[in-house]
Amino acid sequence: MSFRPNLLALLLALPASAFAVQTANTTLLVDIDHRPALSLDGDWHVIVDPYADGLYNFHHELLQHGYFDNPQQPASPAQDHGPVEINFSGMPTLKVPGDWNTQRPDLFYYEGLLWYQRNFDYTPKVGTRAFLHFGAVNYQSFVWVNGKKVCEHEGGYTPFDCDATAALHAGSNFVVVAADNTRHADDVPTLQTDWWNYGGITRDVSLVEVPTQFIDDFDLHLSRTDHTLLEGYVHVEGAPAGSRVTVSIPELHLKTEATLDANSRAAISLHAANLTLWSPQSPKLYTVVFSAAGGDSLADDIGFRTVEVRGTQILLNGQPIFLRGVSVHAEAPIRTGRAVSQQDVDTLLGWAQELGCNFVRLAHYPHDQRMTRTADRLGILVWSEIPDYWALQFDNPAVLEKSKQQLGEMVRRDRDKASIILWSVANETPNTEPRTRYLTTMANLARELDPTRLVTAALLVRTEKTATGSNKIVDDPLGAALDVIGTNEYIGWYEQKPAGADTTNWDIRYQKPLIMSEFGGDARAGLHGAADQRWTEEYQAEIYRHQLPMLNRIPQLRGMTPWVLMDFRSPRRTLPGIQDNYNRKGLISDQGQHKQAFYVLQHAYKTGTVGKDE
Ligand code: GCB
Repeated sequence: MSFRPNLLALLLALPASAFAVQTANTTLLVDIDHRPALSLDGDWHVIVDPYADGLYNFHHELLQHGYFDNPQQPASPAQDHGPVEINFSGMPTLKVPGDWNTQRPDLFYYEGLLWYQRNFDYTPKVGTRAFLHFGAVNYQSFVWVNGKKVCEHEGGYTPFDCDATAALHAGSNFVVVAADNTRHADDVPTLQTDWWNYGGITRDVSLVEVPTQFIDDFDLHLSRTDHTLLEGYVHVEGAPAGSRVTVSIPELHLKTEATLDANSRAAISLHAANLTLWSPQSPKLYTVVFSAAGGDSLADDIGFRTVEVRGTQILLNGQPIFLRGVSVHAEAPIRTGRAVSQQDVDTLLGWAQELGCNFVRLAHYPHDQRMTRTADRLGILVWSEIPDYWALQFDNPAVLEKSKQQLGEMVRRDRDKASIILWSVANETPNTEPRTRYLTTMANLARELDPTRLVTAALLVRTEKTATGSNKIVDDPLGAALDVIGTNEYIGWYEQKPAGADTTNWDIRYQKPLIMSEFGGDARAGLHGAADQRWTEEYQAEIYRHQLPMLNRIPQLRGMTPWVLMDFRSPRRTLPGIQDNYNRKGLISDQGQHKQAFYVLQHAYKTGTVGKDE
């Protein structure tokens, strides 16, 4: 069932008074995690609302008031406005950040509308603006402050900021969020995925105060052609042309000034002779301070490195590199659910390091910013992806706009992260003309938004039988639009036996670097048997034993991210006693048990028997 048309229709039908003077206003401030903020994480009151009742005022004053203007007062028949039967104060709470599915058994499969509410104290300051920051809300969200609508957002894995300045007042304030995780064919992702559609406010919420002229966007990166030159820009929202910005790196005693143009933007260039370049061996971060004449100042920790392609090689700081990786879902270890905390991130990336990785593929959507911040600190290279997954409506221009928006938000949030070297615009999409047009547009947009990184996608592979085995042919036309080709294959699981890899040849029709972005098979941790018995740890290990020599025979292989670091929830995986709603291709179980295949791959990574850095 789909609630969204209903919900949208209702929102559009609401009289202006319900939204007050404020119009929907969504923006995205970069580096917001370094700004002082009032955290709004914690317990929020919730109302589960499968019929979208909260958008009505029940049976009278239709559409004048709804749950969004309920200030958490006890209901009273004497009230002259607002719902009289429901108020948030008596409602149960859910933790924010967090998915609702794993917090309440009755919400495990819930897909629909759910209302969140909490109070907070605030004292507005003259000459400031206040933004409500959401790390992510899955999938659609509508936000009201003190009954005034401040913004709405679509897309379940990217951040947004609502300008709440005009809606806030001194003293007690309340915020209401309507979150709707109903799946739709014309969403990104679309109806079907192979992961759990965890709903709710899944990432941090905070209130951030900035001066009226504030730095909302910047970039500072190392020039590919001159490793002593830092280039970029600063944008100061609300600042007039001619006003000054300063960028400094105190540790290097470097400072430069620039002047904003008519678009409130200034180009930056800074000579830095003695830079220690960021790399997995030396993940050096510098504190960079950005200051604007209007009084705003913001610091960030930035690593400087280059990444580029030369022929079939990937060069990091000019040197060829092999990407010893693993794919990772944002699934919480041990406690299960959506990964939300630093502890979740530390466990997942700690396991990747234990495996011997210098690279992770963050599948299939942008992960929490803690993940990329931590990868920056640990020196783990990152492939970051938007949920252009499987069969999107590639002939629907409205869907393309959604993909573009999510790509833009991902790049804007994370362009300051040295760890990210690849933007992925898709995973396993059908080879059709509308698909190729759509994703070529996306690849070009990624390059336009960020010319400093490489663009990739995980492609499907074509198979031809030969007298002795099979040929895997990589000739998907989308490859023409990519810098690095990703390919997924499941020899030994969805096709053939593990030994099928021994007689498989690869025919890659692009002279570009190749990353084997998925391979693997399922095993239930603790289930043992013969190496030809599916679902056992032995069978999964056997897949890896045959895959690795095959991969070594692909001359242009520059990395791999087998599927997947840890078991993750998926409603498609229903075998009782084996899957129990989990995709079991993890090298580690959701409870942290390391399977045999983990050690097969670890040995190969640690001894350098797959992919040497050249
Ligand atoms: C794939 C998908 C991934 C799935 C995996 C599987 O090709 O990209 O999202 O989870 O296969 O286990 O089938």
